[in-house]
Amino acid sequence: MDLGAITKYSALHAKPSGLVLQYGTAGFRTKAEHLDHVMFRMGLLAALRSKQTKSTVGVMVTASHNPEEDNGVKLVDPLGEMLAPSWEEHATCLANAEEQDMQRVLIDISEKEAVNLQQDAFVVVGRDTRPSSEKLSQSVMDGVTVLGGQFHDYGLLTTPQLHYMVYCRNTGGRYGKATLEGYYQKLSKAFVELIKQASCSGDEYRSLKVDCANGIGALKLREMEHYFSQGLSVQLFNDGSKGKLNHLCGADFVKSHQKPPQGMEIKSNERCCSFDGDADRIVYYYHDADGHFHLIDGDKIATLISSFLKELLMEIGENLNIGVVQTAYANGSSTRYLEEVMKVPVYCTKTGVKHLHHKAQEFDIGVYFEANGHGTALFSTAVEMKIKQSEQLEEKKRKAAKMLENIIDLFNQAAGDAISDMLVIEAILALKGLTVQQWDALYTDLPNRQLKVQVADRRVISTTNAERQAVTPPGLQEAINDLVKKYKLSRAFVRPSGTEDVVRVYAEADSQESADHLAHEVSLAVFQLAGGIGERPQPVSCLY
Ligand code: NG1
Ligand code: ZN
Repeated sequence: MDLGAITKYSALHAKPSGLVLQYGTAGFRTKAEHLDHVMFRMGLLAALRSKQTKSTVGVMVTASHNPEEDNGVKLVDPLGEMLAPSWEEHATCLANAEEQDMQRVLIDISEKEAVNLQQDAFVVVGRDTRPSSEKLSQSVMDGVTVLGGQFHDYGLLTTPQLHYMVYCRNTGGRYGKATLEGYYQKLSKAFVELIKQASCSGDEYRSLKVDCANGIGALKLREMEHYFSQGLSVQLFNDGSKGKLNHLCGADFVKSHQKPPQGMEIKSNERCCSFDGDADRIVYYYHDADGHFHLIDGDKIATLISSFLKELLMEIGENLNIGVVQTAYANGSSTRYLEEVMKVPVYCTKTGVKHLHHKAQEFDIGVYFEANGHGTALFSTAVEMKIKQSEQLEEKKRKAAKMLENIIDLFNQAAGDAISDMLVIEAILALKGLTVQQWDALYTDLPNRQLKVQVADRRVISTTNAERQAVTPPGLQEAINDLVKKYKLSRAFVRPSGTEDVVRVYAEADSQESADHLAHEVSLAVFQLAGGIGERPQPVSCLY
């Protein structure tokens, strides 16, 4: 490690004094102008992690669904997964170190993690379409270079595409080719083969409107569409040619406001979907004949996918298991439907895809989705073995095994991926002959409301039981319990956000009015018991 060079270059990416950031569920995220030093340092850290694991590591520059002025950075571990927990701590230490402490912190990390500094390092870098992203990704590469590492700059990529590249490079090409062409071909081939098996792929299955949040998803979907156009035609909206990134559009807007994005003309019963700003989330929706808006969120996506996969598993008749992983934000109706009607076991983890991903790996088929539309399905080697052995099986079973094989190729195994999920969903709808209304009708969502409360220090709230119960501050959980009792079919919980300086409140109940009241009352309890700052929480009717 050339400490002199590190000090010299670090000064060119100096840390604004006093700024303290935390590596949270989505890496570092804040206003773009505060991030230059973080990017340089994450380049250093990625090089160390690559040396330690003797593998390619990824760095993605994006702030996903946050406003255009923000940016962020996330490290991608060798199998496409989120950074290991001990390295998240190193990331926080390194990002917050004052200039004069940088050398010591780097040496500390190298010693603690037994990094062989002589080892080569290779880092791949991707970025979204934010105006600040190009320069910030350059700072990442500066960091990698100063530590003597090599890099490949993929330039503009969706977040899941970067995960895919990392995964491909560390599995000796067995998973796929680590190029955009490789990604497009792998997914499209699987999709087109699946669609061919649909007996009822009439016109109504052939077209889909996609709101791209004015982000990277638009560019990449446009590059990809001709690869799968024989199976599906997509019409892109909010493609970045006019509007602002994530402004009044995108999956996060649609899910949290429970209304359609601006800039998209929706006729009744047309199937539509929205990506978020870095294309790792997707939600579907439509307008019914009466003009009512229907949201089909990550929970209903998980239901569609897991019921289809369960049918395929039953077809090939093996005792392979399937499980669905959700978070506390999953709609109560979805959990009930999965457990009681579909008889699929459901597990709840903490918020943040790394927790869901980890749990899903315990099953032969693990389907995980956050309600906000971030998720995928993972498959064990036992499933792949079964498919390989299917040559000897009877015709019907062989067909199911073939479908499963294509589905596995179509799902991004490295991360939740809006493009990949969209193609899986489109294929399943066509194969099952389901309209968007029939899909929506699987169960009815319980009305719900999500709110944010500002507090002086959100760490005063700690939780247990996969974030469904507050442990501290004292009295808060009791207050929530009392409020919940006042409503029917109700549930509420609070947790500190991992990506924003707020406490999130979630409530659901038998009517929208009740869910709104309950969410407001719980917000007031948080404000009073957890050190609220600023204005007291307003009733929901004043906010929307
Ligand atoms: P936080 O801010 O911790 O609630 C949000 C989402 C997560 C996840 C991360 C990363 C909700 C309620 N929370 O986390 O699900 O997607 O951002 O982007 O949607
Ligand atoms: Zn995202």
